Amino acid sequence: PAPRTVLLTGAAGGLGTLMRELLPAHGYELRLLDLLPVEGAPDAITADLADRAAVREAVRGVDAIIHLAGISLEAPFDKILRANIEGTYNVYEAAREEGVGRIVFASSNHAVGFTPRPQGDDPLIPVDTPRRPDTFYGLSKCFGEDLAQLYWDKHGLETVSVRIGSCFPEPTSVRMLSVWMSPADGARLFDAALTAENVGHTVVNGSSANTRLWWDLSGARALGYEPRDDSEPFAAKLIAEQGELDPDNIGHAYLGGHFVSDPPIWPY
Ligand code: NAI
Ligand code: 15L
Repeated sequence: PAPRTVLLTGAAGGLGTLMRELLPAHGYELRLLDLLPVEGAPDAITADLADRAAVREAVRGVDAIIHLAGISLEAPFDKILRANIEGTYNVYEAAREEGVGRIVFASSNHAVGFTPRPQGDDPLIPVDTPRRPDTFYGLSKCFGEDLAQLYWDKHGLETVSVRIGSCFPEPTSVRMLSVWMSPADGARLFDAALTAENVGHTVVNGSSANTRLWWDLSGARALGYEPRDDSEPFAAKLIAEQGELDPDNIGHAYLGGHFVSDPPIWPY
């Protein structure tokens, strides 16, 4: 049977807020978890992913998990280690112990952010492009994908790892025109990732059907995802404000955008 009860980790965040508004219309009952209180949701579980007992209790009885919680930008390695690496391990271990069958893991374009963006007639970036993390943050997403593969191969716990482009209400940069995933398409993709059969561990690229697309969406479509949005209506205004992408600017040359050229954040 299709999963119905879903634990949404990271429910207080930007994407979590959008998804808790949109996913109930796809037929899901959400249990919410975040480090921070979730506005307007008094029943949400307030817990740190580091708290193994709390995470185990949170996953008990759900059909599936959408795992969004964690640090969503570059940060000192120690913080990434705790929230994204150990935190994701704790979610997988709790899911294994409680017999949860499916996780949708919020991976990121930054797992492969050092992949040159297509220019001219270059082919779209395939989902099996070699890993090229652009940050410690992106590296933590590589870890999450490998953890998902291990838990499938060893324990039969299924995952769809969605390498999300940029999921925000509107694209806010010229780069985002190529990687934007509208919130409605995000909900469609998560729904497909929850319901497609026999996914084992599948990695997919996640964005809308943008005119200026940089990567291949065939893997997501194979799950049943049918994107309906395109960033193109936002293009003229963003290009007028920011100019076209400059091929000589390193921050414009790769899938990961400015993540590749930002200086690393060391712990001071
Ligand atoms: P966000 O930073 O707005 O939300 C993350 C949430 O996780 C926050 O509410 C935070 O309190 C919670 N959190 C952090 N550490 C935690 C911990 N130790 N225990 C429990 N909760 C914790 O990020 P956003 O944009 O909502 O992204 C959600 C997920 O999707 C993240 O994993 C991010 O890496 C991933 N993603 C998002 C993209 C986007 O375009 N929004 C693109 C690619 C990936
Ligand atoms: C991400 O992985 C981040 O979580 C999000 O905040 C955006 O920066 C997005 O990638 C992006 O590449 O635009």
